Amino acid sequence: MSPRGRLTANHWGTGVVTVRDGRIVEVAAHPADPDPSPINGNLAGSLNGRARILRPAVRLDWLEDGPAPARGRRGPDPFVEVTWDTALDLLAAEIARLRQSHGNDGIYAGSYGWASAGRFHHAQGQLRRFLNGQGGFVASEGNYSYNAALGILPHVVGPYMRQVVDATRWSVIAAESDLVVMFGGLPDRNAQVSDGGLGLHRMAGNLAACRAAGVRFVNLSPLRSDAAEGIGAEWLAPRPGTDVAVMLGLAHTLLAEGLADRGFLDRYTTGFDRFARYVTGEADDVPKDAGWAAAVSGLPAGRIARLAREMAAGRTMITCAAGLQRADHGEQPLWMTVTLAAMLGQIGLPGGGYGIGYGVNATIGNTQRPFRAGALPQGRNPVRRAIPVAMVADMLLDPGGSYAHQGATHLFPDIRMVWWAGGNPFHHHQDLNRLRRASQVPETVVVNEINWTATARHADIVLPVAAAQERDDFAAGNSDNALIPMPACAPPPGAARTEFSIYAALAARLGGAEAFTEGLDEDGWLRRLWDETRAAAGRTGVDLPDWDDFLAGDVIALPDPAPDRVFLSGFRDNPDARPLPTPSGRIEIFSERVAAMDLPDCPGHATFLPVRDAVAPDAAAHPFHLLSGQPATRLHSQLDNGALSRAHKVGGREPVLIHPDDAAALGIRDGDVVELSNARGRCLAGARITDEVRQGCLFLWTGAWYDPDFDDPHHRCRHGNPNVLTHDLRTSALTQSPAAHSARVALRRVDGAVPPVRAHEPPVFVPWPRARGSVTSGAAPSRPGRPAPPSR
Ligand SMILES: Nc1nc2c(c(=O)[nH]1)N[C@H]1C(S)=C(S)[C@@H](COP(=O)(O)OP(=O)(O)OC[C@H]3O[C@@H](n4cnc5c(=O)[nH]c(N)nc54)[C@H](O)[C@@H]3O)O[C@H]1N2
Ligand SMILES: Nc1nc2c(c(=O)[nH]1)N[C@H]1C(S)=C(S)[C@@H](COP(=O)(O)OP(=O)(O)OC[C@H]3O[C@@H](n4cnc5c(=O)[nH]c(N)nc54)[C@H](O)[C@@H]3O)O[C@H]1N2
Ligand SMILES: [Mo]
Repeated sequence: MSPRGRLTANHWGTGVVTVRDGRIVEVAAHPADPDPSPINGNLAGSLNGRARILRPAVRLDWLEDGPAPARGRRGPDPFVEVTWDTALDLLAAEIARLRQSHGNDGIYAGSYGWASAGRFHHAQGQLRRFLNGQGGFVASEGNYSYNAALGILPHVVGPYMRQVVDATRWSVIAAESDLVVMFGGLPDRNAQVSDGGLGLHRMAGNLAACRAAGVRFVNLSPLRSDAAEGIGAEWLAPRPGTDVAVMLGLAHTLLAEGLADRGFLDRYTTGFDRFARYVTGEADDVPKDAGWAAAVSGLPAGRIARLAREMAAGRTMITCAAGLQRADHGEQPLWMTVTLAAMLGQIGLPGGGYGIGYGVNATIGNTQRPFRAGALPQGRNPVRRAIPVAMVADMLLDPGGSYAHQGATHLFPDIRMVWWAGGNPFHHHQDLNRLRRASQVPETVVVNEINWTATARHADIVLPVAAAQERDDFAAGNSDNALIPMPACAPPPGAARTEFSIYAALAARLGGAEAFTEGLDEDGWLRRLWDETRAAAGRTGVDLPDWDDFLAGDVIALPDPAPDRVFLSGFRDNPDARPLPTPSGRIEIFSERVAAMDLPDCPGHATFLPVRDAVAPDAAAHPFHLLSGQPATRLHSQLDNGALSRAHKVGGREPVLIHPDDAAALGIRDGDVVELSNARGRCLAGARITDEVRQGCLFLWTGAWYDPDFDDPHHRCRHGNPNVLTHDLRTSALTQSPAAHSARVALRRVDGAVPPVRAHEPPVFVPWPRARGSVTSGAAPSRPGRPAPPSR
C-alpha cells in the first residue's frame, strides 16, 4: 500500500488515518489526490468530541409517560442513558405496539440524508432493509439537492439523472468551448464532494485546463467566490431569484437580433412560438427585453444585450447551479436554461449546449462509474406510500390532508413513529420552528446518530452508532470510477455499535432475524458484496483482488467508460431514431402536459415569477436576501464540531457574509455578533464583512448545528443555523421541492451580553429512576430503565 496508515473514504474524498492509543488522531489527504478536500480536518475532533453519543438514551418524559405526542418537550427535555438491552426492548415493544394498533403506514422512515460512505453500512439502506422485513414504512421520494430538476426535466428533455451521468466532459469544454456562462457559478468548494466517495478530485485540474485553453467564464451569482479564483471569471451579480429574467433578456436579444437558431428550434424542439410570444410581450404586453431584465435583476441592460451577442458568436456552454432551483419557482431557471441553450442551437455539439448541476458533485463532467458495485439489498416495502421529501412537516401537521404533486392529488398518512438514520432534518429542513412543532406530533421518534445533533436531541430513543472509520466497509462512489477500502481504524467509543448489529438484535426480538441477516455476519456480508463487485468488474474486463488483499491495499482506479462524452449528441445526430423520452420526443419549450395541470406556480413554458418574500406585505421590514449555500468547511452539518469547521466560526458562531456598504449603514464591524430575523425565526451569527457578496444579500452557510435558546421567547438559535429563517413553502405544486434560497431577513448588531453557544455539548442526562430535582450534566451512570416488556 502506498500511503502509510489505513485508508478511509468519505463523500469529500479518500483519507489516510493515523491512530494513536486506539483513537483516530488525524486524517490526512491521500498522496495521489491532486486537490484533496480540507474537510478531513474535522474528523478526529468530531469523532472524539464531547458531543459523541456514547450510550443509548431515552427522553425522560417518554420513559416516564410512555409514547405520546410531546407538546413541546422534544428538544428541551433531558435524557436517561440506558443499556442496549433496555433500549432495544423498549423499541421492539414500540414497533410491535404500533404495527398492532395502527399498522405500518404509521411509521415514517424516509430518513433523508447523506449518512456516510460505504456500500454495506449505509444507514438508510440498513434501516430500509430492516423495516421492509417488518411490514414496511412510509418512505420519501426525491431529495433536497435537485428535486425540482427531478420533477420538471422529464417533461422538458428527459430524466435529470441521465443529464448528470451524460453531462459533457470538461475535457471537451476545454477543447471546444469559447465561453462558459454560469448561473450560480461553479463553486470549487462544492465540486469537491461526491456521494458515496471518490478516488481523485479532478475538477480543479480540468478547470485549469479550460483556462489554459483560453475558455472565457462568466459567473452570474451573488457570491464572487462561486467561481474559482483561477479561472478568471467575469463576475455579474443579479439579484437572487432573477436569473430567469436575465435569461429572458438574453433570449429577447437573440430573437430581436436574428441570432436565434431557427433551424435547430424547428427540428429539435416544440412550442417555441408559444414561448416567443411571451418573450416579445405579445402574450402579456411586457416585452422581456434587456431593459426589462436589467430593471428586474439589477444588471446593466447593455451588458445583458452584449452577453447575448457573445453567446451567439462562438461555442457557448450554459451551466445552471442546482442551488438556483432550491428556491421559489425553482423549476423555472432549469426550464429557461434548456430554452436558452436551444435558442443558441448548440445542444449536442461538443462544448455547446447546457449542463445543470455541474457543481453539485465532483464527478459530473469529470468521470463516471464503469459498473455498479455490490450494495446491501433492501428488499421490498409492503407499504407503497412515499411523500415528496420536503413535505415532512406538512405531513406531520396535517394527517389525512391532501396535497398536489405532478398533477395528481394525494393524501398524507397519519404518522405515529418517525425514524431517522443518517440524516439531520434539524439541519436540512426549512423553517425549523415549524419543524419543531411538527416533530412534537408523533408518539415516538427514533434517531440513530454519531453525535448529539439537534435531531438527536428532538428524539425519544437515541441509538449511538459507529462512524465510517470504526467499521470495515468499502466505497464505490455512485458516479465515481474508484473502489476504496475502508478498514476499521479504531473501535467505536463507549457503547456505540454498527447499525447492522442493532437491526439484527431488533429483528431477533421481533421475529425475522434470519430474514434480515440471511445467516451472515458483517464480514460474511462484506465478502458477498465484494464477490458481486468482482463479478460486475469481470463483465467489463477488470480483474479485482480478493477481499482481504483489497481491504489491506490502496485505492483501485477503474477505467472511465466515456471520457469524451457530449451531452445529447446522439439525439442531435438523429432525432428520429433517438428521440427524447418526452411526449413529443423533442425538447419541449412549451409543454402541453405541464400546461394541462393548470398550475399558477408552474405554467406551460419557462416564466419569470418573483421571489415570494420579496413581494410579501412585510417585505420592507426584511430588506436582505438570505442565501444559505453549502459550506466549504464541512459537508452540510456533519462534523461541525471538528477543527476545520470551528476554526472558521466567528467568536464560536457561524459567519455571515455582509457587504461593506450594508455593514456601514448598520454600524456593524467585522467580528460583531449580529442577529438575523424575520417572522419565522431568529438567529445569532458572526459578522464577516466582505465585498465578495452582492450588496443587499447576506450569505450564511448551512449546517451550523441548530442551537435553540429555550429561555428566549423566540427560541432564537444562538449558533447561526439559517433554516430558522428560511420558509417551508414548496417551489411549486408540480414538484413540491424545497426552496431554501428564497428567504428575506432583517439584520442588526447585537450589543451587550449574548448567550454562549451550546450546540456542540451533549444534552442534560438524569439518573433513573429519578430522584426528584436531580439533574446532572454530562454522562450520568447508566441505570436500568423501567422493566423491559417481554420480547417476542
Ligand atoms: N438552508 C439550506 N438548507 C439546506 C440546503 C441549502 O442549500 N440551504 N441544502 C440542502 C441539501 S442540498 C442537502 S443534500 C441537505 C443535507 O442534509 P443532510 O444530509 O441531512 O445533512 P448532513 O449534515 O449530511 O446529515 C447527515 C447526518 O447523518 C449522520 N451520519 C453520518 N454517518 C452516519 C451513519 O453511518 N449512521 C447514522 N445513523 N448517521 C450517520 C451525521 O452525523 C449527520 O448528522 O440539506 C439541505 N438543506
Ligand atoms: N464543501 C461542500 N461541498 C458540497 C456540499 C457541502 O455541504 N459542502 N454539499 C453537496 C451537496 S449535497 C449539493 S446538493 C451540492 C450543491 O451544489 P450547488 O447547488 O451548486 O450549491 P449551492 O451552494 O446551494 O448553490 C451554489 C451557489 O448558487 C448561488 N445562488 C443561490 N441563489 C442564487 C440565485 O438566485 N441566482 C444565482 N445566480 N445564484 C444563486 C449561491 O451563491 C451559491 O453559492 O454541493 C455539494 N458539495
Ligand atoms: Mo444536496
